Amino acid sequence: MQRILAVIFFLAVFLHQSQAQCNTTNCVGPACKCMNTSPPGGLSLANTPQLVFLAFDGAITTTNYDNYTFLFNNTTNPNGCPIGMTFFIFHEYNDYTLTHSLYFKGQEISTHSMSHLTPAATWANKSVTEWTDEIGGIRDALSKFANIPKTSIRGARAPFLQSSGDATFTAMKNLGMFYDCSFPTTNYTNPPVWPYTLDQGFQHECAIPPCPLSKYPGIWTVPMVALNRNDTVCSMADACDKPNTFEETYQYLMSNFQRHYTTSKAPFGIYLTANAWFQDAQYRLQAYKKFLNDILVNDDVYVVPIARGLDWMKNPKPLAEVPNFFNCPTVTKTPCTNYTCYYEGDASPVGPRNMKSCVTCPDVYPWTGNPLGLP
Ligand SMILES: *[C@@H]1O[C@H](CO)[C@@H](O)[C@H](O)[C@H]1NC(C)=O
Ligand SMILES: *[C@@H]1O[C@H](CO)[C@@H](O)[C@H](O)[C@H]1NC(C)=O
Ligand SMILES: *[C@@H]1O[C@H](CO)[C@@H](O)[C@H](O)[C@H]1NC(C)=O
Ligand SMILES: *[C@@H]1O[C@H](CO)[C@@H](O)[C@H](O)[C@H]1NC(C)=O
Ligand SMILES: *[C@@H]1O[C@H](CO)[C@@H](O)[C@H](O)[C@H]1NC(C)=O
Ligand SMILES: *[C@@H]1O[C@H](CO)[C@@H](O)[C@H](O)[C@H]1NC(C)=O
Ligand SMILES: *[C@@H]1O[C@H](CO)[C@@H](O)[C@H](O)[C@H]1NC(C)=O
Ligand SMILES: CC(=O)N[C@H]1CO[C@H](CO)[C@@H](O)[C@@H]1O
Repeated sequence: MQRILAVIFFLAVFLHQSQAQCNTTNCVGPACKCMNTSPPGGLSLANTPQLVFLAFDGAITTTNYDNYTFLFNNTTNPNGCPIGMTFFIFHEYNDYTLTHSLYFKGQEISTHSMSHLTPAATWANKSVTEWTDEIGGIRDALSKFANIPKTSIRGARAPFLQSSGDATFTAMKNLGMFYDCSFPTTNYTNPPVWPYTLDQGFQHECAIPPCPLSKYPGIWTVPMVALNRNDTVCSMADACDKPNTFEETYQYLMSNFQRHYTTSKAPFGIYLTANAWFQDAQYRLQAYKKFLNDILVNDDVYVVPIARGLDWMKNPKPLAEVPNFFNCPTVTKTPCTNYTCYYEGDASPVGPRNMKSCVTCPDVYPWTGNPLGLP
């Protein structure tokens, strides 16, 4: 018992020290940022845009695609450009032709994993190689089969928000990933903390251990600032009690937004598994859209993909220059032919599967270790 207490004491001291290590002497902005409630670049709140990160997890399918496009269709930022959302995608059942179409509508394509297998706990103990195969694998598959630039895929979210700490971040570093968005915080929600770099290590509470202990200069983490819903809190918006009416949905999103907007202006994230929320109740979708239209009446509110928001944090332009900074994305369209690929059990490690691809069907069903489906 004493030994356990000693270990706990040591860990407490250690964690406390690793937090205290980050200050503006050893972490010079804007390339490096400590975890705090201050906007980057010393900007005043009045000169800071309120960024909003809308992210969705899982496969893009014909079921959720229309709901996603409904949310961003005809919804623009104050500078007249389309709003952008972020999609953390896993491979199984993902429609790569619809993924292509989201990308060319200005949305961000990010990685979740190749396999996304249960149980969640297995993701706590994977090696650097396994994480490289999962994150790098889905990035390769997305780039190839959705025919989008590999360099545009910059973010990662661990399956079930369960990382292996340093192994995950080492894989991200080796793969040149830009940011992670897997680590909840309930301690630092009022005022909410801003995203920060891991130059001086992981700094908020470790809600889902293990968390990284080493330093990863230049890699950002976007703390998943918990939402309040009545007396409960949740980092995935669908993990709190589901709102049961249009009005409750709207109030839930708006009251949490206001906590950010009226305090630190740290980016407001809504992290959602779309099917869990929208399929059984279209009023939630309608309320979400009304919420977006209402916040976008403010000329300092910008709904942007996470990677673009972090690009701004690295180059924090004052509000007057923000419309130009978040100018409309110009992307050179790549072709996408609509192929439907079929795999029998002997050509797929997970049983018979279909796959929609922009390019010629791979020989076997892509999977962890063979993300391009080579023979
Ligand atoms: C910042 O960190 C440096 C180096 O660890 C330390 O010497 C200094 O006292 C710290 N400054 C503050 C304000 O904490
Ligand atoms: C949302 O998705 C569901 C299921 O595909 C569909 O029935 C519904 O019409 C969609 N709603 C909108 C507004 O696109
Ligand atoms: C996009 O918006 C227009 C006009 O508001 C509407 O007519 C159209 O049906 C919308 N499309 C989708 C996919 O929601
Ligand atoms: C691909 O083809 C299917 C079946 O012909 C069609 O339902 C679907 O809308 C097409 N997808 C795209 C992105 O064109
Ligand atoms: C991870 O592996 C270690 C030993 O390799 C084991 O003691 C621990 O229980 C495992 N943790 C999980 C969550 O599987
Ligand atoms: C988070 O909050 C809990 C409960 O108040 C506290 O025990 C813990 O020390 C905090 N952790 C950090 C890293 O601030
Ligand atoms: C949450 O609060 C709203 C009003 O603030 C109330 O209408 C609703 O019944 C509450 N839900 C629960 C589960 O307590
Ligand atoms: C009123 C308006 O701006 N309508 C546009 C909505 O978006 C579609 C494309 O998704 C345009 O074709 C409409 O002109």
